[in-house]
This record gives sequence, C-alpha cells and structure tokens, in this order.
Amino acid sequence: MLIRNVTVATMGEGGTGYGLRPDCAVLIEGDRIAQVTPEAKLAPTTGTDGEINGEGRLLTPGLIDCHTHIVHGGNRAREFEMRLEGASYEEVARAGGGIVSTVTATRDTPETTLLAQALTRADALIAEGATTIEVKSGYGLDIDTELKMLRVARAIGQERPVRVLTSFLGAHAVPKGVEADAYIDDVCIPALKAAHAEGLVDAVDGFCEGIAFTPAQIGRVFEAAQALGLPVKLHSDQLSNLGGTPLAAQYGALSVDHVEYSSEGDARAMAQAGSVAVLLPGAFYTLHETQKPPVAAFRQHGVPMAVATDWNPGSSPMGSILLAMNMACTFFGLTPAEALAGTTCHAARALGLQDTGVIAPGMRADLALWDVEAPAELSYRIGVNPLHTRIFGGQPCQ
Ligand code: DI6
Ligand code: FE
Repeated sequence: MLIRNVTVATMGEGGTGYGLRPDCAVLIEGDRIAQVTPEAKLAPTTGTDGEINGEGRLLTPGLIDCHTHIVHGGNRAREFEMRLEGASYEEVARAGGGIVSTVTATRDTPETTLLAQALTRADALIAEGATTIEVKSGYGLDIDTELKMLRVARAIGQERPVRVLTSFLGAHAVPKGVEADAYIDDVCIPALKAAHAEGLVDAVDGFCEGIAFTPAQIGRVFEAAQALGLPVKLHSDQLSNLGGTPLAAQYGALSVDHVEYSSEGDARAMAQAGSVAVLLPGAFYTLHETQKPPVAAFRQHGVPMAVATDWNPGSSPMGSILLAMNMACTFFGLTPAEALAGTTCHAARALGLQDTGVIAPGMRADLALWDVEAPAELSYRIGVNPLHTRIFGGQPCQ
C-alpha cells in the first residue's frame, strides 16, 4: 500500500523535533513501513492497489496512550461532587471512597459488562488515532478480580484493531480491613504470579504514596517482577515524595509516572536508569494540583517525557489523548513537538516497544493521517478531533 502526498512527522529525531518531511510518500508492505520517499522520486506507475492520496495532510505515527485504567466498574461522579464541596482526594480515599470504591464496583461487574464498557473507552481513544493503549489492573485487589481485569484488557486487543499492553497494578491500594504488608505478600505477589502464568502481564506497576504503599512494600513487588523477568514502572511522586522514584530507577523502570513532586535528584536517577517520565496532566487538572513536574530538570538531564490520559474513574476521567497533549503544553510548558513525542516515540519507550512510535522503514505501519496543516495543531485545539484516517498494521481502519 502507498500513502501519497503527505507531510510526514517521522518523530525519528529522538524527541527533539517532528522530523518533518514534506511532500513524501510512505510505502507499506504487510504490516510494516517499507520506505519513506519524496513524491518527486516516485515512479508514476508505483502503487495503484490500495493507494491513499493524503492531499497534503499530516501523517504521524499512530498515537500511544501509555498509561490508562480503562478497565473498571462504576463511576465516581459522587466523589467529584464531594471534592467540589471541599473534600480532598486523600480525604475521600480515607473515608472509604476513592480507589477502594471502584474496587467494589469492579468486583461486582461481570466480565462481559466490564469488557463492553472498556471497549467504548478504547473506541474513544481509537477515534483520536490511538494504535497502542496500555491498560492496568489494580481495581481488583484480589486474585480473581485482578485476573479478570487483565483478561478484559487482553480482550480489547482481540475485539478492536488496536494493540494493548497490560500492566499488573496489584499494588494500587490497600483493600479494606487488610494490613498492607500482608496484602503484598498474601494477595498481590501471588496474583502477579498467577497472572504471569496465564500470559496476562507485560509489565508490573505500583502506587507509591501515603494512601497506598511504601517504597519497601513496592520493592517486594519489584523483586517478584524481576524474578519473573518482567519490566517495572511506578506511579510515583503524585501527591508527595516518598522516595519511590530512586527505587524505580534502581529496578531499571521503563517509566516513572505522574512525577509532580519529583526532585532534580529524581530526574538524574531516571536519566541514569533510562526511565521515561510519564506526565499525566488530566490527574493534575482534576485534583487541582499546583505542583508541576520538573520539566526543566527532565530536559536538562535528558529524561524522555511521555504524555498519557491516566483515564480512570477518580483522578482523571479523561477520554482524550489530544486533550492530554493540550494540557501538557498549557499546564506543564511542553512544546507541541514534545507533546507529540510524548504520545508517540517516548510513549513507545515507556512501554518497552521498539517497533512503533516512529515512522521509519521496518517499523509497524501504525499511523494517523490528520486534517491539519502544521503538527502543532494537534496540541493547540481543545475538544477538536482532526483525525482523517487511522492505519493499524498497514490497514486503514477507524
Ligand atoms: N494514581 C492515579 O492517578 C490513579 N491511580 C493512581 O495510582 C487514580 C485511580 C483512582 O482514583 O481510581
Ligand atoms: Fe494511573
């Protein structure tokens, strides 16, 4: 297949720019990109079968939402009202709301219903050009429900033309009436082993926070992950700095996520470990957070920054990756080029993927064709979706 007459944002310059190539054509063979060539060099006979005329539109890598919780039961609109009346996120959590209330709803929701609801969320991301979505467990907090969530996450990738990567997030919250250390040893680690045995886990995540787990407890989960040969990532420094980030770095984390309260030392540790900083402006916005992630330190130390929705029913009920890019620019001062790198090449790296996120020969033909003149338009508008065509594995499909 041939996509003609496009401006290509290759994103192949290590996240420093768009890698723009105007007036190009992209040749696709099977599910891979074979060639990116200037239109002028194309023989007039090349490609007739399944040719797309881009008519000057912008072609980018398919977007990657590298941090979501789109498998969950129920919603937390009541909690939204409580916070508007003055309660903080932590107060709601301590009063038995928060993550633990979604746990009850997720346990009570049948697997087929969970999948149907998750598919509508996946569809919203796909409609914005997403070709890869990460999905976490963590609203089960018992072995059966954690496995149920991960099976649903895997099923999304079977039901829809999208690639799904799963993260086991058993260490997300302490279930009611249970002691945190006992939960880690008796439920979380056995659930991880069971899920891994069924091939349901691509990476292991945790929530290191006052309302969740200490670095020592997360460290035990990471030990178990390492023993299984699984990469780790961590929700760290979202509401406070407990030292989760150096711990994640010590285990060579693929990514450290949220990072509002991270220090320059944390940024240095991430740089040394090669960890990506995943910025989640939807949670920053929802929680009225004022502490911003240390973007200048990330730039200075060469920490790649990804941008994701964190789509979850509590702290980030946000179903738009384009809005996450807009917010990353407006709230955190990312350039639109950094925001697009954050949902393409750097998001791929946050998931440990080397075959997507960049337009180059040999990469997967997961692409998005946009009705825009300049790539900054993807971050600039609010609530506007300029997607023209999404291409997944070499196939045009919306
Ligand atoms: N941090 C988050 O932003 C989500 N999980 C986490 O560890 C919030 C999850 C929720 O509020 O339901
Ligand atoms: Fe999250």
